[in-house]
Amino acid sequence: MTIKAPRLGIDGDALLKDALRELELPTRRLFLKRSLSLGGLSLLTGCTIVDEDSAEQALMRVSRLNDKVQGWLFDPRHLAPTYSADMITRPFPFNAYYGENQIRDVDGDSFRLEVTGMVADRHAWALAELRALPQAEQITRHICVEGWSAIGRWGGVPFATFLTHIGADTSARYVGFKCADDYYTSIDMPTALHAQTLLALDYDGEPLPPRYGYPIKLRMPTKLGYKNPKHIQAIFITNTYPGGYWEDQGYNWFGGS
Ligand SMILES: Nc1nc2c(c(=O)[nH]1)N[C@H]1C(S)=C(S)[C@@H](COP(=O)(O)O)O[C@H]1N2
Ligand SMILES: [Mo]
Repeated sequence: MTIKAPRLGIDGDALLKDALRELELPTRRLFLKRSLSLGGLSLLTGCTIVDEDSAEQALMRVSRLNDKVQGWLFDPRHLAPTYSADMITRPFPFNAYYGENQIRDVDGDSFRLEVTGMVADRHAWALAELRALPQAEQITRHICVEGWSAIGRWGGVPFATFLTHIGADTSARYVGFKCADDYYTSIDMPTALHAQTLLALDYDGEPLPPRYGYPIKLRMPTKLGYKNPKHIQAIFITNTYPGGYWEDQGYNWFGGS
């Protein structure tokens, strides 16, 4: 991918290329040592770098700049590759910030999906109501920054359809997610409205098992694994940057794949 940085008057090209690659990884300090001088970093961000903290701050600024660039480059009409059923990875991997012995067991009968923020209709959704909406299916590749990828099959409500039903203000900047396991993340509105972004209720033709995020996960083949929240409890539409569990620890926020 060639990155053009038309709004940067400096030699942002090479810096941004590295930033786009490196800032998705939690090993951002290596990035400092390897490919970017402190002078370059302070030039790019307008931060004076005197210690590790200010370097961290400057890197965060590059990461937020990277979010902007990824946002500009994101083509809402471009579709991620889809695969045939015989290419599904079996077994599909489990991943979370905890081990398999701590997978959350959400009660589906009493479950209600909370909806707040810039929406017309804030009523909480029972699973049966979500299942009554039009459903879609996709076989796509999930890519985790930890170095693995896998092809899986998800079914559920196209997220754009859901946003229409709740009367979401689609001029808002962010959609935030709170999960039953205290995980949280947020995405940009163009990705929320993307044709392949799915409010997934099913995995491989069955209700999502707990390990893959029962009762609901957001599935986006255009974003890296950590942007795909499992066990969604609440969805909110906002203009206030909500961050995320890994994003607040340095993972790049846009997290395109
Ligand atoms: N609620 C919740 N969602 C989450 C996570 C998590 O720890 N909790 N981990 C993320 C990460 S890093 C990955 S790779 C995927 C893993 O999804 P899987 O178990 O279906 O493979 O879930 C993402 N969503
Ligand atoms: Mo991940």
